[in-house]
Amino acid sequence: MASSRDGPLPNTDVARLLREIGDLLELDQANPFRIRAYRNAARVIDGLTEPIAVVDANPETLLEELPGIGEDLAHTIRQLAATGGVALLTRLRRRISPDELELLQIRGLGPKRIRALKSGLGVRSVADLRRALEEETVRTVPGLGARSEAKLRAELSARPTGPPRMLRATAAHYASLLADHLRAVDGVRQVEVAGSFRRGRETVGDLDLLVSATTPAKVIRAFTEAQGVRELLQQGDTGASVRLDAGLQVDLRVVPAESFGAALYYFTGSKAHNIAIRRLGQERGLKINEYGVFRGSRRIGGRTEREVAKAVGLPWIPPELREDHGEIEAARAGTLPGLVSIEDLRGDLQMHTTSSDGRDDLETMVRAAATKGYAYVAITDHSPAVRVTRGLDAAGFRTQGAAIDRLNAKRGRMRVLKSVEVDILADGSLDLDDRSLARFDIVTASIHSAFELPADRQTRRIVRALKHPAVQVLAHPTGRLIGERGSMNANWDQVFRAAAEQGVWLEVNGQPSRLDLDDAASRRAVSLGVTLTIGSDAHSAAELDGIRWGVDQARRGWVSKASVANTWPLATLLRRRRRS
Ligand code: DGT
Ligand code: CA
Ligand code: CA
Ligand code: ZN
Repeated sequence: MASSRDGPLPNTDVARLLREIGDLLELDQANPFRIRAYRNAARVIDGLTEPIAVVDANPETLLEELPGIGEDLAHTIRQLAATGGVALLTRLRRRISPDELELLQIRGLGPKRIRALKSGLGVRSVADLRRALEEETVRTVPGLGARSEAKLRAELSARPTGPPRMLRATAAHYASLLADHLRAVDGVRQVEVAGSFRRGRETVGDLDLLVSATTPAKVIRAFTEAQGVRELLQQGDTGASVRLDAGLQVDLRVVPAESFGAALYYFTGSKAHNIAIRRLGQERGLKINEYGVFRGSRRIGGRTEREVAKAVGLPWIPPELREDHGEIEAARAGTLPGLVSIEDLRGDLQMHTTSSDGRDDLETMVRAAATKGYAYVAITDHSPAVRVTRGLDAAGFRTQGAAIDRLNAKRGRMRVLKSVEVDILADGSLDLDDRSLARFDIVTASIHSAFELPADRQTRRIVRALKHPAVQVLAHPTGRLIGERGSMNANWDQVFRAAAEQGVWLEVNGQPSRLDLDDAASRRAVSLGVTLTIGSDAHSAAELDGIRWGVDQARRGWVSKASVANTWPLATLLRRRRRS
């Protein structure tokens, strides 16, 4: 089957190019508003649920009509989607190399400093910068100095040097297309996506597909000829590896049904978990591998994962826990947590509408949320300080509140909570006055600026916000953006303790590039007595389903249902608020 290379560019690729233009413009010292416009456009395109051409064909959703996209940008987007290029991008790429662009991704390096490093030391790439740091010459560059040098060194040493990883939510799209494609092949019994994807990791290095089938050859052919396959990397009798147009590598293995459980266990990993399981097997005189569980040459199990676990005296362990982070000990002691699941959620406490940076209006969001079977949702539009978007002021929230009252009067089953995502300013005060804040059913606060404060000031800022009596939820607490921006520097234990003490709930944000709190932080926070929420932070009706990425991250953090406020019935939720 032909690949899709000749068709229009997928939305994710258009978004990536728009982001690249934004970055190149930044290095080119362009007008900040112009830079922001391209980045905003990338986000908007990322959020579309249909191909650009389909959206654009509808007179009501012409590109020009999308938030922040004017005539010029619409034109650029159309051209990118149709041809994969645009004159501005070509021009910028000629002036600025990809290596220089990579420098921009480093925290603490802006266009000005990059230019200074280039003219002072001839630094034109991350490799050049590493060398300059080793030689301790960065401190000699005007505008930098010894402190900046130390910071950059720390930043680079924390930076992964390996190949890029794909966000799990992006990979999920390709995983489900391929899995569906393979399920339709003759003789296929089971298809599973194993590896880090199944363990729910926020990014994946590659996808690992596992199929049980009677005739591997047919499955392998269907796989290598699937739509979106760019390149065949490797092929054998029981498997193959390909690279997709999107750059993602996919490994396929085909096994007989009697080995499926053992293979699924093996290829789900993690490697560290597998090694520990294998060692437990050895202690019992068993050999455990991807083909099955063996005593001598006799197969004693391997058809299901449960058989593998049972052979070493353990209950089945959820894949999200299989990192050798104590799950085997817990399984043995019978203390595995009952992990929160998507079915446990009774509401969603984070979503936006067209009143701030959402793309669907209040009625649409509420109608869509109601179809999820929720008992309640909170509408959390931004306060005015988040200037990149558009926020509501006190009067705007009053108007929205009246609209919510009307909706609540109409529909009986799902309660719409009046809420807000109020900005935490640099000093820890909030972006709305106390009287306005007191009118909401529930107040969420979050940080969208001054990410770079020193740890002690950042900690004080966050704790001050947590102590504000109106605040009930702290959203995307650490501010990280996967692959773009690390967590803010702060004393997180201190923040978690303050949240526990104040009765403020900490969000696990479901946006695929946020997932904030992350797994480790969620686990730590709960251990310190914190209650969490899991929110979609949807900016469109389609994004409401994204709450599941947050659930998966929480599961990786050993989080149980009881620790998640939005699994509680509405009455419980309201009663357990601080000011109830
Ligand atoms: P990734 O792809 O980097 O996101 O992470 P994984 O965990 O998917 O790793 P991958 O794709 O290299 O391998 C898939 C699984 O196969 C891995 O989680 C465990 C298993 N595996 C791979 N190599 C080994 C090995 O050398 N020993 C053992 N015990 N298991 C392995
Ligand atoms: Ca993998
Ligand atoms: Ca792999
Ligand atoms: Zn936010």
